[in-house]
Amino acid sequence: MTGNNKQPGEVKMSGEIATTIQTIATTPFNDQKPGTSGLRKRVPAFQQAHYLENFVQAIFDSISPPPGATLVVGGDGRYYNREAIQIILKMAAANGFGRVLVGQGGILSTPAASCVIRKYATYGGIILSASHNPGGPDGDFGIKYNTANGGPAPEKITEAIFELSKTISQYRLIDAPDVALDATGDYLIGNMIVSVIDPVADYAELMESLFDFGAIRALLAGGFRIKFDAMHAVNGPYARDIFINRLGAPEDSIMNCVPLPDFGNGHPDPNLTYAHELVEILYGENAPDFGAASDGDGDRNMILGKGFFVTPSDSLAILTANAKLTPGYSAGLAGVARSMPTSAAADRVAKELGIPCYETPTGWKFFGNLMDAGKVTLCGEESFGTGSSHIREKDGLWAVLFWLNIVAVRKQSVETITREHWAHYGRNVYSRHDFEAIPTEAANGVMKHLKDSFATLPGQKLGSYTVDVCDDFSYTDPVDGSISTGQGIRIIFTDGSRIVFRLSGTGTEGATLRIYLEAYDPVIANHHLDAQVALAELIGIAGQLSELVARTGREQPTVIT
Ligand code: VG1
Ligand code: CO
Repeated sequence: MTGNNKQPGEVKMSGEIATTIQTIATTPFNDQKPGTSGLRKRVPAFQQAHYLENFVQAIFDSISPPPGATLVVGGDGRYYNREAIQIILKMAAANGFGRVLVGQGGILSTPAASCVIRKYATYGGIILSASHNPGGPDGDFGIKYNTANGGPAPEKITEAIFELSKTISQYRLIDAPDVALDATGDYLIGNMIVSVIDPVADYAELMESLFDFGAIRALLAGGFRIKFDAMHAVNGPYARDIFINRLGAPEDSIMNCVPLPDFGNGHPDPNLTYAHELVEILYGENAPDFGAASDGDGDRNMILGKGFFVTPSDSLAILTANAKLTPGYSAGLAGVARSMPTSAAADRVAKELGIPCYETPTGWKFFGNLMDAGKVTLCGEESFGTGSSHIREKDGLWAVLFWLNIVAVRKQSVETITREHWAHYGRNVYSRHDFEAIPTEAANGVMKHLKDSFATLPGQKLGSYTVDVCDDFSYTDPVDGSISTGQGIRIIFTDGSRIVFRLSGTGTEGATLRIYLEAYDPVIANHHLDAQVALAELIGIAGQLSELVARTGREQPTVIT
C-alpha cells in the first residue's frame, strides 16, 4: 500500500506534527436516522455546525474499532465530498484508527470502496454519497458505513448509530492541517497514516478476473459499438480505464466521464428519464449496438441495446440464465436473490437451474448475510441494481461487463438475447411509477388506507384480476433470524400479477411513493407490447385502490421506469 510518487517507506508529514486530541461539546440532532442506504440530507443540513461530526462520532462509538484499525474512506466526488473527508480523517485519527485508505482526490465508487475494504481486509469503510440524488450546493449529500465484509451495515448497526446520535454530547478530532488528497502516497496526521490510493486499479483488476476481457476486446475490435454514459459522476475514471485503456474501445465509446461536483447540473440516475442524452443516442440514427449508464456513486446500471431497453428485473434474470458463459461464474451459481418489488423473472430462471431464489426487503444491506453464508451468488433490485458476491455492493460497471461478455460469447444483439429469454421463460412485464415530493401526511394516508382495506380485498374481482392475498411485507433473515417489518404493501392477484406500494427511504423532500406493477405474460405474440400498454389495467387498479388522485392530487407519476 505505497504510493507511486515516493520511495516506499517514506511518510509525508502533514505540516507540523500535531497530536492534540480535541474534545468538542455538541448537542444531538434528532433527524440522523439512516434510510435505505445511509443518511441522506440536503447539503446545507450537512454544513450545519457539528452535523457531520455528530454522525461520524456516532458511527465510531457504535462500532468501537480496536486501536490501530484500518478504515476506508471515499466518495462519489459530489459537492462537500472533500470537506467531509478532511473532517472524517481528523476524527478517525482522534478515535484511534491506525490507517485510513482514501481514494485519490477523495474518489471511490461505492463498488470500488467495497472491493478495497475486502481486498485489504480493513475494519470497515465510510462512503460519502447520496447515490442517484442530484448534487451541488443545494443538492443532496450522504454518508454510509460499510462493515468488514464490504457491505452496507445491517439494520442493527444503523439503528445503534441512530440511537447514539440522539444522545451524543461530544466528539473527538485532532488539530491538524488538511491532508493533500491529490497525489497518491502515505501521509501522517497525528499518529495515523493516511494512504491515498489509486481509486481505480484494484477494482479494474477485480473486473478483469471475472470477465473475458480478450473476448470483449475482440468484440469491440470487430466493430461492435458501445456508448457508456457516466453522467458526470464517479464512474468516469473507471470507465476510461476499463473501456478505453484495457478493452481498446474508441474514445467516443464513453461520454460525460469527468466527475463534476454537481454532476453537470444533472440527475445522475441511469433510467430512461434522467439518462435521456444516452437514450436519444441509442434510439437515434446510426445508433451504437450497446448503451449503458451508471449513477452518482457507480453502483447502478442501465442496459440498452440499439433502440431497446432492458428492465433491471429482466437483466438480473438474463445474467442468471447466462452466467456460465463468463469465466467468473462458469462453475454456476449458489443461488440468486432479489428485492421484494423486483419482478419474479429471476425466480423462473432459478427454478429451471434448480438453485434457490430469495426475496428480501429493498436495500442492498439485506443481501449481505446471504452472500456471506454462500447462499447466493447474484443479487438484484428493480431500481437498476445488480451485483454478485465478488463484493458486497451492487455494481454498475460489473453489470455492463457481464452483458458485454455474454454478447461476445453469444454473438447476438441485446434485443435478441432478451426476446429469446422471454420466448423461453415468458415475460414478466414490469414498470415502476414514482410520485416524488408528496406531502408526508398524504403519502402516509395512502399507505394507511391500503392497509385498512386488507380485510376486504382478498377475493375481490377488479376487472380481469382477482385479489388473492395482500400484506405488508416482512422478512426474517434466514442467516441471523433478524426480522424487518413494514417493507411494502403487496397486493397479489390469483394469476401471480402484483401491485406493490412502498415509501422511499432515500428521498430528502416530503415523501416519494413508489408503485411497482408486474404482470406475467407467457404469450410470445404479446411480447412486443409497450409495458405501459400491457400494464394499463393494473395501473388503473392501483390508482383506484390507493385513491391516489383524491389523496395526493397527483394524476401522473414524476418518473416512470
Ligand atoms: C432506492 C431503491 C433501492 C436501492 C436504494 C439505494 O431506495 O429503490 O432499491 O437499494 O435506492 O440505491 P428507496 O428506499 O428510495 O426506494 V443507491 O444506488 O441510491 O444507493
Ligand atoms: Co447508487
